[in-house]
Amino acid sequence: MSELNFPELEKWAINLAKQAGKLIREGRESNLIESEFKNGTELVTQMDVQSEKQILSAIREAFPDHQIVAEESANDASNINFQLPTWIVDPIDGTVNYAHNHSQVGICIALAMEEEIKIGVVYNPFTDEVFHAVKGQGACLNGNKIKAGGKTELKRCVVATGFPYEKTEISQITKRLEGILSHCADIRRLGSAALDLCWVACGRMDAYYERDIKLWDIAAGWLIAEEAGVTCGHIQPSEQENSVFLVEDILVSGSEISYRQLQEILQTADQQSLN
Ligand code: LIP
Repeated sequence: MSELNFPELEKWAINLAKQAGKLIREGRESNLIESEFKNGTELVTQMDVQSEKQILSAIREAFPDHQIVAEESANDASNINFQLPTWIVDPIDGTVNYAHNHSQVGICIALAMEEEIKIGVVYNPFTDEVFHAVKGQGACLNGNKIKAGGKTELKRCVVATGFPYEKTEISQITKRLEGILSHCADIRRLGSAALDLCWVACGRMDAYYERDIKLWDIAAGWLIAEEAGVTCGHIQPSEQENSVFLVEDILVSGSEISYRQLQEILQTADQQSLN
């Protein structure tokens, strides 16, 4: 395998995300959004599918021997070897926002290799903001370095979260919210896990947790957050606590101190929801 030039690949991925951004922005301006529901609850539009087709076609042409994981057409990662170059794509993260004319939408392109994310790009075509990072080289917003806020006083922290399409665990969701609202300043529900991670990375938010997300929602944003100094992990400690590939119950925070405090609050809430 020829040596991959990650800074060059980051630029290439940014351009790819921006091309897909133009497609979905024009698609929405044409007022021709057609929606359907996967398994009856999860919204998908034809623009999700077209955006993914455009991105994956470019990846396959440029890197025919690379693996791909993508939300709409390549979402089974069970046979993927993440030691090898693997593109991880969410063509529209925040689909419900997209279909409701909201601005919080992210096109996510990540490259994984050697069991870690090497490149992460999250592009919001409605604010023309591209968050991007190369492993070990810091994180940027539109080319300018970003870093996490670092707040340690929970009562001053604004915490993002999200909710699953299937509302089967309402008790746990509400107990967690109760715990966060009892200790923190406020919560926000952006509707895009990728942007939640990027907003913690640039200090617009102080922490983010969510129970049910997918690898394509978070792969790019996770690297961007890590490279901006965000503590990235999970609500329940485990051997994989700091691995993006453990895609459940993620918790990230702009400071290690508040990360540990939030982890304790959420674990307590989980115990309470079982009682
Ligand atoms: C969305 C996530 C969000 C979650 C939503 C949905 P999608 O991804 O980014 O954090 O709360 O339920 O899963 O479906 O827009 O790609």
